[in-house]
Amino acid sequence: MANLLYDALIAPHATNTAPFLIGDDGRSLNYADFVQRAARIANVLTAQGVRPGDRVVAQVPKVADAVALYAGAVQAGAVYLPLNTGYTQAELAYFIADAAPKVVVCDSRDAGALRPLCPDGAALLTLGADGRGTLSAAADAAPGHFTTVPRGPDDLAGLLYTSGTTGRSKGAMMTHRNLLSNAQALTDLWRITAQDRLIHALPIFHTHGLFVALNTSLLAGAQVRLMAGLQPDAVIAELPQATLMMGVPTFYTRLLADARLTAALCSQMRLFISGSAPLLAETHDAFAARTGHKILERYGMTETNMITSNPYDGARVAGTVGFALPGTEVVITDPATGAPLPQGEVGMIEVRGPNVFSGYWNMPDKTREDLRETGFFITGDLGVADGDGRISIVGRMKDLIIAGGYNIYPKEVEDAINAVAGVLESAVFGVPDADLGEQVVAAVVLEAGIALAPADIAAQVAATLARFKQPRRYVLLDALPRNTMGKVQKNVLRRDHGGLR
Ligand code: MLC
Ligand code: AMP
Repeated sequence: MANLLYDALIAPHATNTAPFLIGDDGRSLNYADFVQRAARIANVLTAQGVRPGDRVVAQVPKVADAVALYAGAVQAGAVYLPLNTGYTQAELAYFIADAAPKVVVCDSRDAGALRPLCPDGAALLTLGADGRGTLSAAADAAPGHFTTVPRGPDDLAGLLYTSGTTGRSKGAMMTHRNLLSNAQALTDLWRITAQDRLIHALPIFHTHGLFVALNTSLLAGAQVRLMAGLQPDAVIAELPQATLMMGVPTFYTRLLADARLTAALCSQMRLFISGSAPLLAETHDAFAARTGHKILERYGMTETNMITSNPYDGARVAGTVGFALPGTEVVITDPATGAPLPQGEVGMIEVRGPNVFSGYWNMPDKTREDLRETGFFITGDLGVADGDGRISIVGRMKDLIIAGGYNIYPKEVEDAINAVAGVLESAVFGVPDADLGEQVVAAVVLEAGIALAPADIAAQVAATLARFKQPRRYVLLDALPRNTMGKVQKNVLRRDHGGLR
């Protein structure tokens, strides 16, 4: 048996001497060397006891060996589990306990904090921002050939945690078929080829930067200019050589704020793609006016990979997310009954296809709730289709804030605030933000007779929640506004406390 993902994305490059990853220092790693690096890392993982189906956790800086670690894990038949580098000890403890990995790879400077979290028998390896660490050293010494572990379409290749409305994160199980089918659909649709050079400024611990950006590049043999993060100077310097860019809307608003962004600078560019959060029509229009490029907006989710995309050749309509990808079905249903709605009516977006995950890790009940027996996944997003099948997202059923493309579930933040001694209850909501799209605000009610300043609450919340989830503003109230059913009225909070200051 073959290894579906490895055979399609990595093996074909064994003798390809074209550049693959180009780092911030200008140094590049060619495809053939990358394939060999992945094999060395697969040998390291196997030597640490990794067997098919074992989880490999990576909380690592964005360096070439981090990408090779993903490829090596796939070649070794492991399940790759990337984690946000901003997570706190408390968050990491949950993910590691839930996933029970055989190997954990972390930044060299975090090793002391992570060691106590590793399960018995699991190995801890390191990889620093300078590309060095015990993983790299072991890979240097390991053989450059590895006999690929067979994996079929239904075997897991990735486990990606996504927060939920219950406040508990869920591991989305991604199979080889899920990842490969989506990479193929996107590469075709967006016409990605070996002539492309991608500006990669997204984190590589989420679907967007990891699967959408890297799997399509690997499939096509494209060059990837790997940037540690979104640094406008680096993007501006790279644009004249690049042909392709993928980003969240904040990337585009920040680039627009830079006077150096001009049509001439983008003359080699073929395609700008946006996703993970709504792209405002005004951003789309301003970008087109400045550069001559109409940003192509697409829509996706961790559990489903990409679902819809605006067309490459046809009209890229601002405020819409385009059409279902080939091989993927989208239906709009009545949120209460699940029955399909007539065209033109707003309802729940449901999706079915080879891109849809196989369920939540260790959570069969939650899987049954969100993934119907018919194969349709209930996204929690509200949308409407026009007569041609073009989808617009008009809202969300799920209580979710998206800031700079990161998802923040209010329930998780409320749980952290409510755990602070002296807090009676809280309600967390999103308010519009010009830079990040939305930002997090918390309304807090203290217990009678308690005097707590917002800074005291913030300091304690910082110990449990990653920075991007922490409220940017706290409002102390005597009571939360509730409707007659007793439900907190977040729309009232948003109306009364909508500003960040
Ligand atoms: C950073 N901070 C954030 C934040 N990013 N806070 C809220 N939301 C975010 N997204 C914090 C920092 O820790 C810092 O805290 C402060 O905000 C200011 O940071 P910054 O320097 O402005 O942030 P920066 O490092 O420039 O990052 C902003 C960003 C980044 C937009 C470039 O967040 C980013 O790359 N986002 C992409 C997320 C992504 O890949 N999403 C895809 C998910 S997959 P302090 O304490 O210093 O003030 C998915 C499916 C799909 O959704 O469809 O794709
Ligand atoms: P995540 O759970 O991090 O994978 O985020 C997925 C969610 O991001 C989706 O359910 C949508 O709510 C949102 N999303 C992704 N792409 C878009 C888009 N183009 N427009 C609006 N929302 C989007």
